[in-house]
Amino acid sequence: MDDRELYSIRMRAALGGPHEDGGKHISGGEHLSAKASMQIKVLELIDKAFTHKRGEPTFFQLTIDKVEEDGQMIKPLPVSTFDSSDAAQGRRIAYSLLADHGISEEIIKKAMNLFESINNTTGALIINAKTGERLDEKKEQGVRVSRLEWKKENFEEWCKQKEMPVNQRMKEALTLATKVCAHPLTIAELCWSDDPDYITGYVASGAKGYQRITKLKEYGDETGGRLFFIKDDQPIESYIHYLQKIPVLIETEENYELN
Ligand code: PML
Ligand code: MG
Repeated sequence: MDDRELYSIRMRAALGGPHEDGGKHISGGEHLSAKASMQIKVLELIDKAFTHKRGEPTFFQLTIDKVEEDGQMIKPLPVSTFDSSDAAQGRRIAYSLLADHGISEEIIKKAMNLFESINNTTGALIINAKTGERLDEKKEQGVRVSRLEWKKENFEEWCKQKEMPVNQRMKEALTLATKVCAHPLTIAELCWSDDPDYITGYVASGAKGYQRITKLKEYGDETGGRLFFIKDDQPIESYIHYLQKIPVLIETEENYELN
């Protein structure tokens, strides 16, 4: 066995049947893994889906693909935090952070309305930052970012250096945002969780880093998801291919091997 061979592990879980048959989205998860660590990562995903606050799934799907594409190693985006006292103030901060990227209030409003009209997304909505139009054709599901990993030990060491608590959810979100924002078409990402008990979200970009907003929604609210505001000067197909297929490892050190 070649230890450098990588596998993509994808999980999705829903209540009341598969997502495409109207099941309620419960949880999704991603790993890139060497063969030797696949079992442990699969167990982690089972645990994630079956202990979720959105409910207990009746549908659970695991997909494992051998990765043939060449990967990229990227440093994590720098992290900053904006305190908000409630969701309304958090949204105002999000608007102003997106406006810092040249996205107009009208476009942000249009994208937010679209976002709120679509429930149950497992992936992101891709938005033209100039027109506010949705560019992907993935309907309810959105575009799911896959093939990304940040080795646990490396993340924990990074948290220690930054004097930040180890937060699994932030690890996953920062890994995803770093991959998304490394693409030259991405202007900024806006995200908040669809978990009713997790109210911190963020605006991220290559220019400004990962900007956390402590309250972007109220407790108990099950709406959430991701919006990618992008330039429209290249074909969307190659952007989606990058998001779904190109492996990205987040790393802080030069000599890095994934287990
Ligand atoms: C999610 O749960 O899917 C998104 C979490 C976003 C915020 C993570 C953070 O605390 O930085
Ligand atoms: Mg979620």
